[in-house]
This record gives sequence, structure tokens and C-alpha cells, in this order.
Amino acid sequence: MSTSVLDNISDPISTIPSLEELPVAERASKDMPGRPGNMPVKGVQGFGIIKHHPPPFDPVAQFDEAFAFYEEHGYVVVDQLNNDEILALNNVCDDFHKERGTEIDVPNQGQLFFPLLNYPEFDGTVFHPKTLPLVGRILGGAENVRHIEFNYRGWQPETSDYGMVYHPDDCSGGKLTLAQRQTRRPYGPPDMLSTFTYLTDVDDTTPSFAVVPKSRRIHNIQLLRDALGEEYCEVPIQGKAGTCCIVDRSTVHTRHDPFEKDVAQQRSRRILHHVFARAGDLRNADGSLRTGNGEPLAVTTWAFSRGLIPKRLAKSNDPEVARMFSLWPSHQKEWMATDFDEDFVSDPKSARGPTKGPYRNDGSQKD
Ligand SMILES: O=C(O)CCC(=O)C(=O)O
Ligand SMILES: [Fe+2]
Repeated sequence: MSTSVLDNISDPISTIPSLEELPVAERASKDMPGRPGNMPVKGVQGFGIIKHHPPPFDPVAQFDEAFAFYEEHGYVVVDQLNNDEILALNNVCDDFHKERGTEIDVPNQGQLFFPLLNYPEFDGTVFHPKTLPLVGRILGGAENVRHIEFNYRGWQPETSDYGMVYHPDDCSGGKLTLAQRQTRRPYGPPDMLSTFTYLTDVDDTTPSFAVVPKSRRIHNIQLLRDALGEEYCEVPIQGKAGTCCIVDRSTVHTRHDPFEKDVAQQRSRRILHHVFARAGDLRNADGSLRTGNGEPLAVTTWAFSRGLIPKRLAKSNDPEVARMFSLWPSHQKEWMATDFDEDFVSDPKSARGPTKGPYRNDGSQKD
């Protein structure tokens, strides 16, 4: 009897040999990993083949439908925050913007901030009752969900950057788990999942988080277009503040520039980005152990403080909180060995109040 295991996604797999498999002279010019090759048409991000997503799902009332949409496309848009939550969180953002000023401006990233360490006001966004059950279902069960990173981004017309390249979010530039993603059956539950939550309304006058549906197994949009044919498209996620896009971290995406090109008409945007990893061992169809998860936030200088977990969460007395924050990269362990010494972090992008001393991990030094 056949023991073949049905796949749970229909994303295509590239049949073109990867860069590493071919001598330089024979490499397909379009087979480029990660960001290179993903801006093939001058003047637009991607190919400019734009399609729209359905209205946001209510992730509680439409739990099964939202999950089914995610499984088919690699992303799903849901309603998450209510007006009170949006107002309260924006007030906190106003405070840290006022306090930090240009300290949190990062080239190519807009304004970047890591609220987890000193802003417990955001803890509820990790455990949000609208999204956590769906995140748990996608990752194979609530007990498998681990939080690994949280960053906040602000974008302003004119002073922030334009033209972000389409990319998957693997720290390695797309290479870390590509081979695994292409071969494993079934594909899911995935290794890592991101949630992108809007704190401001997103429409033609603002940038939008944009995805290429069914791109979990190919990281280059030229290959994707060949493989997906008529189905290939780029989907800008637009919606009011409180809208959340849940997406496989391997899905190709970008921050799409405003469709309104008159800078005077453009408006600013605020977004929260959480990353969750799947814990627990999974078996492949042949019975072998699946070695997913890559390295959850391997310590690169740029990722240093965005992956740190404060004492109140890492050492929480609430077992569900402690479990959520129990995936500790090596620098987390080093920090814990100092009993969470404040000076260890030293990153103004996670500070509350005056910063003390120089920032030692500003990404300017290579690992
Ligand atoms: O801000 C966005 O909409 C997406 C940003 C992003 O993809 C990134 O910085 O890696
Ligand atoms: Fe990204």
C-alpha cells in the first residue's frame, strides 16, 4: 500500500537547479536567492501585477474559513484590534516617538522600535484572543507556539525610504530553509509565522504590507511567475487600523510604496510585527525527524535586541506566558546569566526613559 502523504499546500516548487547546484556559466540568470533579482521591472516593486485580497475575516466567527484561506494562499487577513486597543497602543507609540526622536530612525527600515523589553502595554498583542487561536492552529496546536521577535515600524512620507525589494524574511536571505521547504511533505505546520498589525489606516496614500500568494516554496519572483503562471500576483494588504495579516515567514513580501505618488498626499503608517516559531518535533512522510525552525533569530548584530525577552516574560509565573517565551537564543541566555542587567541590552530602540551609555550592538560591526 502506498504510504505517500498528501501535501497540505499547493505552492509550486521550482524545477530550475539552484545556484549551488550549477557551475557559474550554466546558472539561470533568474535563479537568485532572496532579494537579488526580485526587482525585475524598472520603476515598480515586483512585476506590478496587482490583485486584491478578500475583506478581512473575523478570526473567531470565521475560524475555519480563515484557516482554510491561510492554508491555500500562505497568508490571511483578519480583524484583530478594536478601537480602544488601537487608541491605547497609539498613545504609547506617541510617547516613545516623542521620547526617542531620531534615535529610532534606521536607514531602509523607517522608524524601528522593539517594545517588548520595556513596554508591557504591548504584551496583550502577543496573546491576542482574536489571533492567537488561529496562529496556534496554523502552527499545529497552541502548545507549539513560541514568540521569537517583535518589532514596531513607523513610516513617514518623504523622510522614510521607498522601493523595498520583495523578499522572504529568513535571516539568511532565503537560503536557511529553502531546501527543506521544497522537499518536505506535508509542508505544514510551517517553521515560523509572522503577524503584521496595522495601527493606522492603510490605503492608497500609505505604504502597505504586500504578499505574493503561494510563494512559500520559491524565493525568487521571476521563478515564481514562471511556476504560477496566470496565478502569479502581488497583493497589497489594505485595511483600517486594527487589521492583521498572518503570513508564513517564508512567503515573499514587501513594504509596498503608496500607490498615490504625490508625496504631499501620502500619509504615515504604523505597523506591529510579531514572529512566532513552531516548537515540537514533526516527522516527514518517510518517518525522518523534521529539522525545521532553522535557527530562531540567530544572533546577528542587527537582530540582537529585537530577539531578547525581558524577565517578566521569560520568568513568568504564568505557565502559558513562560512557555510562549521559552525559546532562548544564545544571547538571551547570556543576558539571563547577568540577571537581566539593563546595560547588557544598551539599545536605544528598546529603551524607556533616558538611554545610558553607548549602544554596543548597532549592527555596524559584522559578526
Ligand atoms: O513594513 C512592511 O510592510 C514590511 C516590512 C518588511 O518586510 C521588512 O522590513 O522585512
Ligand atoms: Fe520582510
